[in-house]
Amino acid sequence: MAVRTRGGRKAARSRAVRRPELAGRQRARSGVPRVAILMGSASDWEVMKAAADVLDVLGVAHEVRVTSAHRTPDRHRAFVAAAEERGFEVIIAGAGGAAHLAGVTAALTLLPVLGVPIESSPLSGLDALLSTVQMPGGIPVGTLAIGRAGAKNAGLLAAAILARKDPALRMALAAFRRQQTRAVPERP
Ligand code: RP5
Repeated sequence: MAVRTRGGRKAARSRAVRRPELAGRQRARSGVPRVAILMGSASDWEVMKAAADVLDVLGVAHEVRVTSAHRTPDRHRAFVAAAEERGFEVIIAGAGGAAHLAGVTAALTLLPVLGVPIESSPLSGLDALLSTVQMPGGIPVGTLAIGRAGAKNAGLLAAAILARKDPALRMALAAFRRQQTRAVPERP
């Protein structure tokens, strides 16, 4: 999978403040990526794309990489070791099976790590959920739900973390919630 860098931090900030619902698309053009989306296999992308999509909507620059903790350990270590210096603020890590990607990532950085268990094994993601969520005390992984909902929520949670120090992003997040509420019909 190719490296993808999307979104931007400062671009169109003033327009974003005036029209928060447009903030994402306008800001999702250029800039230093703030969120890294890592996955253990290119086959995880179908699920992890949900994180990238919601970050796009909110205009949060992100980079997507396949770095397996067991198949490409050197690539993984090198990426995570450099992540903070490169300007990343949150890392999302999705993996299936005996999923140690998020835990290994968290062990290598002080950045917050959000784990997404992927339902790629015969156990439908329950193995990945337990592997990701059951971190021994000392190295935290914020674990989301199995699969696409978890990936989407990882993107939203990453944005919420960044929004604490980014008023335009906070407004974009609020606009996202309003739009979500409006989209719920009163009757089926
Ligand atoms: C894990 O093994 C990956 O995160 C993926 O979910 C699973 C299967 O990988 P592939 O065999 O499809 O590459 O490491």
